[in-house]
Amino acid sequence: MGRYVNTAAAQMGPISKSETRRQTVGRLIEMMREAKGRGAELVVFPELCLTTFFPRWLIEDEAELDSFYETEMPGPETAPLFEEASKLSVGFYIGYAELIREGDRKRRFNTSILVDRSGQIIGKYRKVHLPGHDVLQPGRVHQHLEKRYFEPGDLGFRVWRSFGGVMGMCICNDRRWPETYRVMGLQGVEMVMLGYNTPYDHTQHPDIDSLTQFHNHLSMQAGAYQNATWVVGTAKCGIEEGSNMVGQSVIVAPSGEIVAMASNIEDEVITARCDLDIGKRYRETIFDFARHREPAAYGLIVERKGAVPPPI
Ligand code: CDV
Repeated sequence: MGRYVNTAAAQMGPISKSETRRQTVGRLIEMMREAKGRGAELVVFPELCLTTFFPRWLIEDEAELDSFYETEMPGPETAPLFEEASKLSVGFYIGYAELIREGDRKRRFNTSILVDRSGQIIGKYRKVHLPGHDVLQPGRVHQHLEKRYFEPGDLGFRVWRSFGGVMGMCICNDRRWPETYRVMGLQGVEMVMLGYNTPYDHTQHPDIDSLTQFHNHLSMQAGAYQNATWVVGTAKCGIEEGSNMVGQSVIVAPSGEIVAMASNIEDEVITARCDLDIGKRYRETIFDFARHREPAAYGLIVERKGAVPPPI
């Protein structure tokens, strides 16, 4: 008898700049219904999935920039998604641009939240690893200005006990970093949810960019296996405002195997019956961290403050 979480990744095709929140939320609701019809109790949506991926442009008009952010969640345009979740008894992860005001200061984060089956927000994460630049890169067809439009997340990599297990969140570029999974792995994470927007031309080095799909899956499969966790990675993909973005959303088992994968680059729901006990099996054997990890040997813990490792 396993501990099953019927999980869906709700991949999105392009969102044009002119698409309204109402239309986008309508697409999310449509996919949530489909996921529920296929038995899902948890749906993972992409990163920044309420608007087009605006960091591809230099936006100098502050009011225009602000229009891509949410100042409340749920707000009037996103409330129907929460209501539908509660009606269907389906939880969800969703990524969006968050704008908060502290006195006169505006703070901006690339954020995700975890919502339970009653439509209540139970967790929030703010993206730590921000790719790209903070100033215009001349000569690039598409900019990637996440460092301009967001602060690095200040909430750490936490986990939440919900959906019968230990749930974690990260966002897009975080999935490439071992630290992301390890910090959650050390807290016993059993499912990491993430959304991504990954253009094929990001590095501008054809040798690296031609491996975009491989690196997308490699990072999630390695993170899953090395930390004995499920990973659900959901893309926004297709050709969005001229930028070609990778799809191939996946649900990865703690074995590192892909158990479900999207086959289109448009709105598509994939599902899997995720047994959280599979991760437990790995954590009690090959990845029994308590028995087999050797932090002292990694130089992370030194007996005497300032001790220097002996020369090899
Ligand atoms: N949105 C992202 O974080 N995208 C990055 C790209 C720019 C490399 C990613 O890691 O997929």
